[in-house]
Amino acid sequence: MKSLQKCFLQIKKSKNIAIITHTVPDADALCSAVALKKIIRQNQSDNSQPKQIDIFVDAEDFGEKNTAIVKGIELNTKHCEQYDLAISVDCSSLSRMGKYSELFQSTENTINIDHHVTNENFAKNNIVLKTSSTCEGIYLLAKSQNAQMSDDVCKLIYSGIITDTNNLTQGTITINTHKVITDIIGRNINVEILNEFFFKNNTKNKAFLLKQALDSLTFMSGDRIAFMKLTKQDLAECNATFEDTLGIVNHGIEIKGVDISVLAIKQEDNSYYVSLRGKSNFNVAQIAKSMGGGGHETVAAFQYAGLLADMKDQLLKACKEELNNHPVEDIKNIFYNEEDEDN
Ligand SMILES: [Mn+2]
Repeated sequence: MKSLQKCFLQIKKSKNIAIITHTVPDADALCSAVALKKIIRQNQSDNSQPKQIDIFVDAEDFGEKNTAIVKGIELNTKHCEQYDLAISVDCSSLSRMGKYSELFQSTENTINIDHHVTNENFAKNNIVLKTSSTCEGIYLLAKSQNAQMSDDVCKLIYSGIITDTNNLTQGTITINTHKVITDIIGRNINVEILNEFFFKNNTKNKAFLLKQALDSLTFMSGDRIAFMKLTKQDLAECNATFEDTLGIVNHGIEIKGVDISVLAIKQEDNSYYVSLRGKSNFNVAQIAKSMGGGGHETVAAFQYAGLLADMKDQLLKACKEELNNHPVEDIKNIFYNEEDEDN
């Protein structure tokens, strides 16, 4: 708690703040960066000089959804030579910030706000929370300080939560997650618009890309691992962007009997971006970590520079242990106990 108070104080007294999020940003990364900037701004006392708050994200191409999130927000412009404070959001390690890790490291005071179990506590002050998303964490932190949050901020928070949890179906969902959602819906914000924007708004290109991915679907380890891949040609043929690949890996985990779903996407530099999903109790974060990546228990990813076949071999070995730890279980009675049966 002491360190938390220190962080709030630091934010309060800093005149120049850099907020940095991760490369290949997702909605939670961008929403948490923008929400944090707005919360700090909205809670500055009237008589103090406005703070300079700049957001940095090592990315050039933004898809449609990400573009909407950062609309009207200036990105990647250094308005000061030296910042008083750098805050990373949604970054599990320094390297996740890409080229802006230097900016972070060269700032004297640093705060790391994140929710990845694999977080490396790389800042002076580390606030790593067991929340569904970084957005949920930021909301709870702000609430703990009785900070004001506009409806626009709440929309960003809500968006971070629903996208990081695949519409509340995966990840670290706690009673707090639902409390935050209840708070936000209670403010009369039309969340249906946000739900549709994120979940019923895929491009046609993405639908065709999904078709290609499903075409590549194979099964391994006694059908307990679903494996899909996308090549650079697939993306080019479908005129699809990286954003269009997000969520495709979920189709593998939706299959009965599949415990781990894998999607390998070949990048421009010929390395692979590999997304993992696990059924509950499968720690894919651990698997991703052993491959040089990280993430959450059931949602994780890593990058791999090398041949696909080699990556598959290594990954299979890493998965084997996790699969052996969890024997196949047949869940028969979810809704009733046989003993309680009342015919
Ligand atoms: Mn996140």
